[in-house]
Amino acid sequence: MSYKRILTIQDISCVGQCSLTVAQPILSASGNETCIIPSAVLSSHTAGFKGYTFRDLTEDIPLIAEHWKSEGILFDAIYTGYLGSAKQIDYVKDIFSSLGREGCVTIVDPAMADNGKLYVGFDAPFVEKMKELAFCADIILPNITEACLLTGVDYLEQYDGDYIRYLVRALHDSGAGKVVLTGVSYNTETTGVVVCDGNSSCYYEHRRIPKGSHGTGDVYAAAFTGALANGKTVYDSAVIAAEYTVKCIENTIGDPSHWYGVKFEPVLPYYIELLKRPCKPE
Ligand code: PXL
Repeated sequence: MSYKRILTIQDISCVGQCSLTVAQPILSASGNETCIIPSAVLSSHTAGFKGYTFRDLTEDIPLIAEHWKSEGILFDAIYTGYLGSAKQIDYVKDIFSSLGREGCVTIVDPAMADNGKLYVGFDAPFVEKMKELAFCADIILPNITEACLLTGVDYLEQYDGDYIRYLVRALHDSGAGKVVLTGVSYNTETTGVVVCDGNSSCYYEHRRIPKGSHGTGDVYAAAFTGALANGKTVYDSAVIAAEYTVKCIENTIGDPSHWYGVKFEPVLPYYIELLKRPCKPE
């Protein structure tokens, strides 16, 4: 079995089950070497906790990259999540072009917004910078809010298939490689993901748990990247990530005190099972 070296760049939220504290264990469970660059260190995530600390690590990033360049350390996949400043994006773009092995896949989760709103701490100049990163990646995994911010398309809470096709087209017209658009829901019982390579598009629909959960975008993106590193197609990786994310939410809904994240750890064996299953032909 192939053993890939993955680099993920996102923050450490010390409490909150998001970003690196989720990505590192999921990617390791996918059976691949996982290297990290923390973009910032926060005492918790910013969605619901008050008074959190924030240490920006922007200026550490080029130093880490230079060290790895001098050691000849290269990656098979580079996946970015929540970034701590607009300036980091120039450093991350340099990492994309200088630290990838031949065939390296770059994956950007433009983690900056949800439910029609930017996360606390992000602004319009950050969105402009994020466009540069998203449109140079091989694969992007935006939710609908992020896709709207990246394209200038109006955000709608209620939409139909025409709107989603228009949004995905707008991403490709702006320069996107492959798109995995998450949280696409046409009714109250189901939700799903649209996977589009610029020509053909597929929709994977699955059950929807009527409860928003923090950190599920990060669980999704990490599970997707781990599946891709295992040689799955983009579509199969999107399906595996969706099934695992739903399982994580199901494993958490019975515990209202666990409002800040999902209990993804006890169901990691399910993710490993999904990775072993042969995938149906597309
Ligand atoms: O899950 C995305 C995320 C990552 N990191 C931090 C966050 C959030 C979402 O709010 O605040 C620090």
